[in-house]
Amino acid sequence: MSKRRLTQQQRVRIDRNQAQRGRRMSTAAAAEKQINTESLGPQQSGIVICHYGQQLEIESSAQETLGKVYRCFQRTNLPALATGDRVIFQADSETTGVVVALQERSSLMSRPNQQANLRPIAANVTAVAITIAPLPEPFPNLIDRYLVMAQYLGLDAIIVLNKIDLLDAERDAGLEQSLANYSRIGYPVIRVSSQTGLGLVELKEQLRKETVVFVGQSGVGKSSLINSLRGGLDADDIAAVGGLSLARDKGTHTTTAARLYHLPGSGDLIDSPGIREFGLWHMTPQMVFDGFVEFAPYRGACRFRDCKHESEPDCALRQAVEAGEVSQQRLNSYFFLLSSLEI
Ligand SMILES: Nc1nc2c(ncn2[C@@H]2O[C@H](COP(=O)(O)OP(=O)(O)O)[C@@H](O)[C@H]2O)c(=O)[nH]1
Ligand SMILES: [Mg+2]
Ligand SMILES: [Zn+2]
Repeated sequence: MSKRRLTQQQRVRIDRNQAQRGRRMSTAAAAEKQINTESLGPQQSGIVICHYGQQLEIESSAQETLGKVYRCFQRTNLPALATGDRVIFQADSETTGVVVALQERSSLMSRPNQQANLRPIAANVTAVAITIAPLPEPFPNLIDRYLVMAQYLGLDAIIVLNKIDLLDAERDAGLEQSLANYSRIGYPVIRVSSQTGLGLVELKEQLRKETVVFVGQSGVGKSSLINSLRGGLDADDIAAVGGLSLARDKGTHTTTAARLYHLPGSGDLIDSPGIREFGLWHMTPQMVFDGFVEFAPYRGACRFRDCKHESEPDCALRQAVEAGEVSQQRLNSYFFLLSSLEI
């Protein structure tokens, strides 16, 4: 079975989102009133490239209007849409329209909003590029948190170390050691500098044919990397760097909404805002365990079936740490993520 199918949990979540939709109905209904139904054009396919407030930016994938962007509202019978969603829309002017249907998703990344409701942020993603840098210094456990999420959603994960022009052998020794461990357990680690261009060819090669979402702390250079990867761009078509708007969005939107960009001759890139509170909501301890891929050989191998891998005798996982097969740092991180579950 495809790893990328929606999991049971995601379906439950989607159902819940649809239930929540009812509460948003009144504002959405008001928005729908603005749609001029008489002037609607034919149905055409498109992709959500950005979603903010009640508005969506839909890029046409239809032959006649390929690449044209329409500002759209969505029909109230649709669930909340996310950047990357493939939709059917109808234009009602040269620049505006209405989304009338959502096509099936192969994956859905969500995160809680301020009210702790899950909001979809990126759909049909195939890979996560976990971006870190020597500065700002990586938050502890952040990489592992994203890796657990990627595993849970069935997505490829790569680790991108940006700003290698700022590496300092002494200060960053711990970082290097931890990256070596991620390589060892099978994750691609790509070292780049969006500033000098070092490593960009390798990164581009790694992302070929993927729809990749860049995640990571604010300031690590996600937007800069996306701009560098895409190369030679018009000033009105670049991702805002340093949280400052450069063009198209004139201010507020880019820092809060995920946006999709095409990489010529390759896949798509989604720039996401700094995702600080990327919680591992609703996950069971087993799901967290399964998110630590190198723990797999030790699953069920401890003396006690319900071993917590803390101080029980004959714990296979702790023996693996002692034997140097599993890193102590990852085991600590596993405990930390477990303790952060809302259960
Ligand atoms: N030295 C250096 N600075 C970088 C590099 N990439 C990005 N930056 C800077 O880091 C800051 C944050 O970049 P930005 O792309 O907005 O990060 P984001 O918040 O992850 O999207 C900006 O001031 C960039 O100029 C790099 O490779 N080297
Ligand atoms: Mg950014
Ligand atoms: Zn154990």
